[in-house]
Amino acid sequence: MDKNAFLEKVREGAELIKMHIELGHTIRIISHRDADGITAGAILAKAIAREGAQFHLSIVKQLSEDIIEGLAQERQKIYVFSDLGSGSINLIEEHLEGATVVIADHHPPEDGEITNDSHILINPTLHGANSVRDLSGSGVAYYVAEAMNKKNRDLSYLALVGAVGDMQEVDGTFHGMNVDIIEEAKKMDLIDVRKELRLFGRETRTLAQMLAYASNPEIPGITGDIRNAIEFLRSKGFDPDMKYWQLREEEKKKLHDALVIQLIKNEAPKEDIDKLIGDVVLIKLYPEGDPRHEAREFATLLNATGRLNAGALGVAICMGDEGAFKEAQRLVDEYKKEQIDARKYLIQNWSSVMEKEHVYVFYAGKSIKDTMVGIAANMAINSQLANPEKPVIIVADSEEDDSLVKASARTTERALKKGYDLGEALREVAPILGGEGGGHAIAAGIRFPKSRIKEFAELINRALEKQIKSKNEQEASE
Ligand SMILES: [Mn+2]
Repeated sequence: MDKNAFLEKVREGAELIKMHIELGHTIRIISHRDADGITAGAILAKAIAREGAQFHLSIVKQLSEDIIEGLAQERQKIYVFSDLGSGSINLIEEHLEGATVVIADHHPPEDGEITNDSHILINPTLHGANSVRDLSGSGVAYYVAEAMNKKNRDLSYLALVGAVGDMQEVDGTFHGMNVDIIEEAKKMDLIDVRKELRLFGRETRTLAQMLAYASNPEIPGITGDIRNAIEFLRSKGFDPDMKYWQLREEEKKKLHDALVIQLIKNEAPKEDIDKLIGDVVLIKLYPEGDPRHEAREFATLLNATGRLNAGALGVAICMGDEGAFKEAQRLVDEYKKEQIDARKYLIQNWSSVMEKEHVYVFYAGKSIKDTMVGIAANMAINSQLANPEKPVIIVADSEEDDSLVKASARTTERALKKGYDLGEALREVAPILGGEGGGHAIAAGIRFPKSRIKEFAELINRALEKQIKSKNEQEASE
């Protein structure tokens, strides 16, 4: 990639931001809600605060016309988009015409071109970089911050947390400008990069959990069964309750060898063996055993805050706020507990499900939170309570309005092949019940009056039946 051309754009963007800081303007930052976007937002916020300026930061799932219109109504002088924006250039050009706009992103631009002289797109893919491995959104934000002030080099470790969150080192090594950021962070003594086991849980999982829940790669014969994991570890002389970070260097080596042999014995693909051991980024600011000590665990915590609509908490964690870290851990634990409770409730009460020819409708009252109905529907399918060829709808009392219920419908690719479209079916029955519904073929939702659950079950069954019939008729006539 042409680094100089990219860094030239970076400098232009940094100058624009600094000019607005000098004019006393609030810098409006909008960033993506995953770990990469959260670290990107935190890097920019910190850089701006260090200049003594005001910032206003939002973490969003995606940019929509509604969001961009809302931003326009704020009438800010400058908007900075990070880890997003490249996919919404037309909307930004249309609605933020009168303001300065800096887009610092790494996704390949999708629609439209920048035509406004006071708008700038900083994007490494325009200079030959590969968006998924050479630089992340937080990396772009880092270069902007570094161009604003060299002292922001101490934020380089955050850019690496973002890069890991985006899985830029999915094959086991860092590439492109990520390597430059690693060199900088090492020079500042902020990080260590070690060749270690890349399975999740270095700091907080026991060795047994690390192997049993391994997903990238899976360990054949071990993953998915905690007893097998414990047995494997004991047979190799390891305490399954120890954590990876507690192992001595020679013990780590011994474990790596045992796992590689296990993969080879089970004829695992070469890519799996290659990515088992590789670059692991350790952040020296935090102690061993702290999820913030290892980049992947740090990124996973930030991702969780984003998914729980607490992205601002994630940003605060990146800015070093201990209280935010504790609060985020509490939220994640609570969420895990809610999931476990929902699963338990489903299994114990599944016998009361209304099973129709084309659908299961399960009413959980207040026992499953209305924010969990989608997850619960997937649980019913994945834990084999439901026949995977029949859609599942979980209904719970609305937390906002006691006279309403909220429901989520989920199904499988296999069921879709039969002709079901859940979004369309819910859209069709909602007005009959005086509710609102819609969504995708495989996942959809609806809200309607609590008094009409039985009627809903009949209506939705008929709507789904009609879909299958019309598909069969179509095929017969072809
Ligand atoms: Mn990203």
